[in-house]
Amino acid sequence: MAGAAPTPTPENPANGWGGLFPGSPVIPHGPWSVREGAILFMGMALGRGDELMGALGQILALAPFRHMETPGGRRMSVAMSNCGTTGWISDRRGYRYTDRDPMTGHPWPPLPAIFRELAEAAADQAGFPGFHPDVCLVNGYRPGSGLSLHQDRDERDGSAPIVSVSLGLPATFLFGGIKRRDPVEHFRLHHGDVFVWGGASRYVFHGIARLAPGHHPVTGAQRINLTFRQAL
Ligand code: MD6
Ligand code: FE
Repeated sequence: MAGAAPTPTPENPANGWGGLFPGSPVIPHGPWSVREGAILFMGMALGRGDELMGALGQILALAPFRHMETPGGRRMSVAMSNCGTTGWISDRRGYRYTDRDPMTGHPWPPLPAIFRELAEAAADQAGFPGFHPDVCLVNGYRPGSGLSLHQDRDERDGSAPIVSVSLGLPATFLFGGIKRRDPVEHFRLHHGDVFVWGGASRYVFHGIARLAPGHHPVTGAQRINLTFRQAL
C-alpha cells in the first residue's frame, strides 16, 4: 500500500508533515541541500524576525534605503542599504565596496550582534566554519521589484560563503549555473529562511523574480533580504 516516496522539495520535504496527509501543511524544517555548497535552512530565523527587524530599523534610520544606479544608468528596482565595516554600492562608475555611505558621507552603521550571530551560526552549520562577515547588504523589494540574473563577484575571497536571510513576503529565487545561459532552477524563499552558499555554488548566476503583491505581518508589503559577506 505504500506508494513511491515523492521527491523531496522545499515545498514538500521528505521529513515535513506535508507528505503524511494530503493537503496538510508543511512544517518548516532544514537543512535542505539545494546543490553542492548551497544549503537552505528553512525557518532558521523564525522567532527572531522581530529582533532582526528592530535592529534593521536602527540601521535604516542611519543609512536609509535608496535605489542605486547601475553602471549602465538604470535605476535598480530593489532598494538597498548596508551595515558593517564596508558596504556594496553601484553607480555609473561600477560595482564596488566602500567604507562610507555615499549618500550621507558617514561610515555604514555597524553590524548588529544579532545579525552576526545568526550569519555565523548558519555558515558553521552549513560546513563553512570561521565565517566572519564584514558586511550585510540589505535588499528591500516592493511588489514588482526583482533582481536580474547576476553573479556576486565583488568580494575578494571566493572561499568565504554568502549567508542570505529572507524576511517578509515570499519570493522566487532563480538559481542558474556558472554560465549565464545555463538552465535556471526556481524555488521559493520564505520569511525566516536562511540560505548559505559557497564552494561549488559560490559563482553561480542567480536572481529574484518580480515580487508578487501581498502583505506580511512582520514587514508589511515588502520582502527584505540580508546578505552577509566577507568582502575585504
Ligand atoms: C535576494 N540575493 O535574495 C538577493 N546573492 O534578495 C542575492 O543576490 C544573493 O541571496 C548571493 C548569495 C545569496 C543571495
Ligand atoms: Fe547575489
